[in-house]
Amino acid sequence: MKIRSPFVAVIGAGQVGATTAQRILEKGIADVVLFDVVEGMPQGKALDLMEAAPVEGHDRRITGTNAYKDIEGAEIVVITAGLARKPGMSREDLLAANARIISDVSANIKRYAPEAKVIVVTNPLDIMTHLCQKLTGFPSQRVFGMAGVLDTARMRYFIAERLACVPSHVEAVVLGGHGDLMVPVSSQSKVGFRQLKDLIPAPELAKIEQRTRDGGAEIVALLKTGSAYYAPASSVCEMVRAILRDEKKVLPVCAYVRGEYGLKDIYSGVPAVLGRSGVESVVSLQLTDEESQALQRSADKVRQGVSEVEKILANENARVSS
Ligand code: TXD
Repeated sequence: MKIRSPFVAVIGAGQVGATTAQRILEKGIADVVLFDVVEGMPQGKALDLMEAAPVEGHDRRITGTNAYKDIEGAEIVVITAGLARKPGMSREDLLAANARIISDVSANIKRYAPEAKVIVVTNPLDIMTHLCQKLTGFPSQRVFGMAGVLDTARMRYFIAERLACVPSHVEAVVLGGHGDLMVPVSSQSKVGFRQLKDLIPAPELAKIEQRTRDGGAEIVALLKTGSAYYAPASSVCEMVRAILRDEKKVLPVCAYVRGEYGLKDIYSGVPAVLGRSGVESVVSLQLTDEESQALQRSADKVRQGVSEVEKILANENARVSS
């Protein structure tokens, strides 16, 4: 069956990629092209997902492929291709391996889907998003990353668990890089118009903030063989829907900042309006001094990672050409 436009291309048919495809289809949001370098795997997963369609009752379509030309015409490309850190692997090894993958994927997106919006998911997220924008040369409005929706969803769930309320009733904000220095913004978090600080004592709130920062590691420690994918897939799907339906929804996005929050020329998790053209604007929130300083520290760490990855790639290029 032919894929219909507008469609979403998902690069990497692993845990996050395949689950994202499933959510997009089963929520009726768009058709999907699922790409992976492993032969047969995206085709097998796509067929399995199509065979669920009669039971799930949706009429969306998915096709699996190992050929980049099939992403031609994609409205959105989601990049989930990459490795997760394995025992014995340094952070630098992971950085280098995923940078190589993102370089290959970016070149193919540039060639086959030059008009697409790109949502980067691969870790280390902020650095890979930066790299993808540089390598595609797309306007930064069209290249951004998913992390904040996930980090915020985790915080919302932990708050809901503590208050025994429905998680979707909790409004929370997590900004900054997707790492140990992410910034849960409790001053902007609310439940039913009430400030969080009036509902949860400060020491408990601090624990929830720390659990949010450690949210990814908590799942890795339990799963042992991989990292989270259900909540990450839900989070990507929410961004995809906001874009395709031109919702102008404000979501925490890894977006390029040009002075907002005192951050310049760097990708950072910030609240942004998502619509059909991608990141349509960055929303400025009033932060406490402590939150602002934490955001600066987080951005500094991303900056450090970006220069590290640029050095690694420059060394590799020099080695190849010598
Ligand atoms: O919040 C976030 N941004 C994150 C990020 C939340 C969860 C996961 N996060 C990161 O996403 C994670 O650290 C990884 O870097 C990616 C993908 O995680 P996933 O759990 O889906 O990893 P898998 O299951 O190993 O899938 C990766 C797939 C796998 O099928 C490989 O064959 C494929 O990527 N792969 C490639 N596809 C295309 N092109 C190339 N070059 C390639 N190399 C590997």
